[in-house]
Amino acid sequence: MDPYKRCCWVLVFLCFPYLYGTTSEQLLPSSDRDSPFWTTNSGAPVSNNNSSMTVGTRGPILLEHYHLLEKLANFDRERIPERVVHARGASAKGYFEVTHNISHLTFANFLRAPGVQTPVIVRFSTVVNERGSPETLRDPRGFAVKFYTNEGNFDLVGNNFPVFFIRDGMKFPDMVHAFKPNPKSHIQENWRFLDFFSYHPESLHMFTFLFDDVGIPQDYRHMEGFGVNTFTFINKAGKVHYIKFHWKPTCGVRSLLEDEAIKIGGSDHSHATRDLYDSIAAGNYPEWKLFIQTMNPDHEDKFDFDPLDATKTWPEDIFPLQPVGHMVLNKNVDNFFGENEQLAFCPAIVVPGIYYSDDKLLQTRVFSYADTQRYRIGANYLQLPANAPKCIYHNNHHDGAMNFMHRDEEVNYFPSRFDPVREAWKYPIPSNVLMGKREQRVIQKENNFKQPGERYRSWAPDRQERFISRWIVALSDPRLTHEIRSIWISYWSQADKSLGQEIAKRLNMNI
Ligand code: HEM
Ligand SMILES: *[C@@H]1O[C@H](CO)[C@@H](O)[C@H](O)[C@H]1NC(C)=O
Ligand SMILES: *[C@@H]1O[C@H](CO)[C@@H](O)[C@H](O)[C@H]1NC(C)=O
Ligand SMILES: CC(=O)N[C@H]1CO[C@H](CO)[C@@H](O)[C@@H]1O
Repeated sequence: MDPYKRCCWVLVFLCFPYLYGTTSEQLLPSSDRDSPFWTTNSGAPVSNNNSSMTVGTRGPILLEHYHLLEKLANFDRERIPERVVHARGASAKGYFEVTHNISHLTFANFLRAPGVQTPVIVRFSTVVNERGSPETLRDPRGFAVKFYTNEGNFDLVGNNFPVFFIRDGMKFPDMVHAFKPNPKSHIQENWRFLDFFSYHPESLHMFTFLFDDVGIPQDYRHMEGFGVNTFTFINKAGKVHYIKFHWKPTCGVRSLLEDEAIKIGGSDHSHATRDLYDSIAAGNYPEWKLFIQTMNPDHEDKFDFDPLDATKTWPEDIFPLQPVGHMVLNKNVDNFFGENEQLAFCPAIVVPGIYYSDDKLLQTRVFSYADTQRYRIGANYLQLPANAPKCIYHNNHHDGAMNFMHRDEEVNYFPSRFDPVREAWKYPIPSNVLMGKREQRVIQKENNFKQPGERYRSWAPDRQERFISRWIVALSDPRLTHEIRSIWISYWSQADKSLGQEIAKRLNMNI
């Protein structure tokens, strides 16, 4: 026997009790199941991991070399589809801690009292470009938090701006197509989204964020987060409040100007991922404070805007920010694929005490996310460790591809006289009466120009100047027509007369 073979046999004998000496009930958890030698995925030791099995020394390769086939087959499937939006992202873990008593607003258990901590995983992202794209581009940033509460997960899937481009999800696929590269050439071209949004003045408010300095955050630590959509809190007595969520970074908000972004992005496509990872590794844990704004739904008609319109903010002088808690990210991901690529958020995932509102954008999101996850990851995506609840759970929604839940009961239907009775846990949801004809309409109070105008006027002159020059660059795209430029000038004039005039002047347009 040659020394190599003898060595392998010794290894197999040494490890035999370790591998086969336990009964299946005593299988080790995966982290303790690591093996000192190479095996196939089915656990059989590999006697040579170095060379393909061939006929003679030179080949051809034998089809029976299972280890080789398995290795190649696994590699061939290493990628799952990237997210259709928000493909580029970085995640980290930590905890959320309540600091203020808001039990008069919600009976959500994880918000029950100051001091209560809940584990979280957060994924920050860019929106438009591909999984490997630079993190220095002008683009909104995603700010998605999964709270692993003891009453199920709560996904707060927000962005770094408080408003959105559109107010009806019917427009979302077209909007994304307009922002993505040209379908013919796969080149990023501004004229496409300027054309699309020339039909959608409700986007102006969002553009006062995207084309402002905050349009390129310095990194993921120095940016705010917003739930954007209006949610509902319900308290023990069934009383309902509309809610907006705000995250504020304790290290402040910082942005990159164009020349800084180009400098960083030219040599590093991952500066924001790196910044997050390195900060946490160095013990410099990023922290955000969570605030809410609350509105009594009885007052929803009292304002010149529709509070369920995702293109609007609620003025902070009328709806002050109320502190709730803080979030600390103190642990990096162990594995990017498992905790970022396979991490799946969905705004429909709420817990008792938190509910949706009739916000039309939120209503469409409630469908779209779980649907895309079933396609992108698979029917049982919620069983994956990063997505599974950390509390007990039970239902009969199982089987399908990759159901790896252990189940041994004989009754998988309901109701059954053989199944232990499981209590229905009754808790209030908003009980307002819903009534109306079938309609497909735009909301009544569009009020598209007031808030963008106010925001523009709140800036110092140099900030207004940078905003204007970004619009001049965008509107100078040679593919844009006179008509499209005129529409944009008209929109900005309606937001702020001097802004519209200035843009017109610099584009040599008469209005
Ligand atoms: C009707 C409007 C919208 C639709 C249909 C929609 C749809 C989607 C889809 C399909 C994804 C990919 C999810 C995945 O593959 O994991 C996604 C990701 C995301 N969306 Fe939206 N979206 C909408 C509006 C919004 C708004 C208003 C926000 C901000 C409040 C937002 C924030 C996010 C974030 C943060 C992610 C990335 C989640 C992650 O990190 O995995 N989306 N969206
Ligand atoms: C493994 O392969 C390399 C070349 O790829 C060779 O130099 C080496 O001798 C091989 N080792 C064994 C143990 O077969
Ligand atoms: C929180 O406030 C409620 C009244 O809104 C009060 O009943 C409760 O005791 C308070 N809880 C704590 C922990 O202070
Ligand atoms: C079990 C086994 O075959 N191990 C080998 C894997 O490859 C390395 C590098 O070629 C060898 O040193 C091991 O002996």
